[in-house]
Amino acid sequence: MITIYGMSDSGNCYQVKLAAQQLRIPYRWVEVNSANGETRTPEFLARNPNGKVPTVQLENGAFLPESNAILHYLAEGTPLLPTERLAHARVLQWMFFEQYSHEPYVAVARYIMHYLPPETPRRADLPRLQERGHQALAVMEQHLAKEPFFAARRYTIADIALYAYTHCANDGGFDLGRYPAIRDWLTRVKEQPAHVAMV
Ligand SMILES: N[C@@H](CCC(=O)N[C@@H](CS)C(=O)NCC(=O)O)C(=O)O
Repeated sequence: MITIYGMSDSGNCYQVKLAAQQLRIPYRWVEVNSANGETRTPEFLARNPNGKVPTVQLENGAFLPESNAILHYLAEGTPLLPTERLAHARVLQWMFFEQYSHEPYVAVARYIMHYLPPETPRRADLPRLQERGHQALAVMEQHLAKEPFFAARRYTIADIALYAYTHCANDGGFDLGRYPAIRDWLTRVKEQPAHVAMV
């Protein structure tokens, strides 16, 4: 059985939980609390020298960090990862978009607003994070106004990757009322078989 080292309220970790549930992959969940320094202990750094969750221990004992690499590994050979060359690349396109143009803004704004004390100086970053986050949401809205999902016109791991922090974007001060196509897509994702909520 695989072991997922994760934090229950992290969208990056939720992606892995959601994919494992929907692919019916049995797993053991080990809660790792970064606020207590648990991602920086020598023991954890031996699993992932980058000191971040999610990190998965596979059945052969190998450790695999990075949410999107884990999704790719788990979904290989399943309907959640198309094999047709361009469709496969489209899945990767949106997963790279999630990590570079979406998560650093939408997730970080949520972290500052939701987890840090109100007097944190990091609040000064919020206007820029929200501006860049809205740019990413606008790109998604434009795509979803024409397509039901991000790739291959069906539910794939690209949807799982983008759902994780989009569905809770309100926590970071993003009003999704401006994005009707995203809201419809969130509903479609939530209706997929074996869907589980974050926390
Ligand atoms: N690119 C990584 C990001 C992972 C990440 O930022 N994890 C955070 C929790 S959401 C973490 O472990 N932070 C603890 C730390 O940096 O010590 C992924 O997608 O897995």
